[in-house]
Amino acid sequence: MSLPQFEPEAQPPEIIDEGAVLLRGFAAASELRWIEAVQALQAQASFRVMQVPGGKSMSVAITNAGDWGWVSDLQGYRYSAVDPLTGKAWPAIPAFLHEQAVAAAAAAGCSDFAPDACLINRYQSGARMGLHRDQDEADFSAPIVSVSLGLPCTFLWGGLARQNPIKRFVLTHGDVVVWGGPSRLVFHGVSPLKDGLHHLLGSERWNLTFRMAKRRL
Ligand code: MD6
Ligand code: FE
Repeated sequence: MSLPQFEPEAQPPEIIDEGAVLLRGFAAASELRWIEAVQALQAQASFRVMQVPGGKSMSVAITNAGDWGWVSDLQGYRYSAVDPLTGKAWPAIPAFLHEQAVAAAAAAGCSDFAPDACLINRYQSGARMGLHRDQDEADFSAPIVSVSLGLPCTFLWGGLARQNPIKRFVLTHGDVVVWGGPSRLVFHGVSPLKDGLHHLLGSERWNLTFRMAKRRL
């Protein structure tokens, strides 16, 4: 008798909430292409820690690709066509990553996804993301496609009001979440990253979120 081949990539979609679909391991099959693409991007626009309007610094380091990059400073949050560190345009979203994000959206039922922004978050030990919702984009009818690489994290999933109860689930290397529809403005966050050693990313977690920042569905 021969055992079936182990296929970590092939898993059925899980429904997290109305409009939110978790594609476990969707990016795992091409993990090296994802990692190489992020490494090439951060050589053009480096990871940096941004300030938030209150004056504190984020614990996560970020960079961007695409026509628009999400930035934060004492003036607030917004999308910028240029990298404030260099005054140059952000690097383009690599074609393979763009295709994969569009394919993930399609697998979750959204056929017209055309991201013009990709925000990349880098977590090191203890870095976290406070409860927030993504509301700087022009068109909330477009979903966001989120790709997790490296160490696992505990993801916090709330409701449409900040005080709603919070569910927790673990996102691991290669997991992709597509969320839109009634979930598009759900409050969410990430618990402080626990120490660990990932075979490809060491002590880090990377998250890429593909958005339609200015473009509309
Ligand atoms: C993270 N993600 O996974 C943070 N926002 O590191 C987000 O804040 C996020 O995953 C909007 C849509 C999808 C996300
Ligand atoms: Fe978010």
